[in-house]
Formats: sequence, C-alpha cells, structure tokens
Amino acid sequence: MQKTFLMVKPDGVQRGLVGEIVNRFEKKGFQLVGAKLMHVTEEIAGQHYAEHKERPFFGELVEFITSGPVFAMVWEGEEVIATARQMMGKTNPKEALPGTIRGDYGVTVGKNIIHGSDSPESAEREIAIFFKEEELVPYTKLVNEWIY
Ligand code: 3AN
Repeated sequence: MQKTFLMVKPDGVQRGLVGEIVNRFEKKGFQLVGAKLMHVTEEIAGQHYAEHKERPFFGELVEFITSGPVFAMVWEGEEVIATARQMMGKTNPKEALPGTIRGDYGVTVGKNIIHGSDSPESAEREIAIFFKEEELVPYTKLVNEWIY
C-alpha cells in the first residue's frame, strides 16, 4: 500500500479549505494516517523545496510556505500518490480542470492551495521531513475490503 505526503498550504488554511480537502480524500477511499497543523520553518522549507533551489521563484516559495500555518498530512491507499495528484489538478490553476482542488479553488500558480508528492521517492523523502515515525498512526480500516 502506498503512502503520500499532502499539505494544505498557507492560502488553503487561511481560506478555510482544510475540511473540504480532507473530505475529498476521505470520501475517495484513502486513509488518513498522520496529520498536524504546523508552521514550516525556513530550514524545513529549504529541505522540502531543495529541488527548486536554482529556480527564480525559490525565494518566493520559501517566503510563502513559511508565511502561516500549513496542514501536513500522510495518506495511505492503493496508487494514492498518482491519484492524489489527479485530484489536486495541474500546478497552474489556470490549467487545472474543474472538479480538481486547484481547478475549483485556485487562481495563481504561486498560491495553489495544496502540495502533493509526485513520486514514491519524494513521498518517502517528504514524509520523513515532516513526520516522526511515531506521529504516523497505522490502523486497520475495516471498510477497505469494499474499496481495494
Ligand atoms: P507541484 O506542486 O504541482 O508538484 P512543482 O513541483 O513544479 O509543482 O512546483 C512546486 C511549487 O512551486 C508549486 N506548488 C508552485 O506553488 C510553485 N511554482 C511552480 N511554478 C511556479 C512559478 N512559475 N512561479 C511561482 N511559483 C511557482
């Protein structure tokens, strides 16, 4: 079973979209195994966005993600990494289809509401940046036999 790291960014928290976003992944059939409201420090932001260090908008990215609380989550399920990316929609909300999170609620590419890991490698890396092992809560969800 795959795990992915999803994060409601400061704009999503400020706009009151945490519940709506959790609701979508729960209803889809994925399982929440870790979650916390937190401030992202400059150090965590630097680790999280390490692959974007050379991009012109790196400073903006760090400034934004550290600007207010985020809601960090770990979700589990079959093919959850790619499926969550589909449910988020394209990076640029202008191209994200209606029905996706960014398509329904986002306007600009900088403030695009949600982050989600894009591969098994980044999921593992990002989960380890944001969560300690003991903060993840594995449990048996009986309804899963109707989903998978
Ligand atoms: P995604 O979040 O869909 O994986 P990436 O990895 O290409 O997208 O970009 C990481 C983050 O950088 C995005 N979530 C977005 O907020 C921001 N970003 C991407 N392109 C730009 C841009 N041209 N200007 C400002 N911010 C950007």
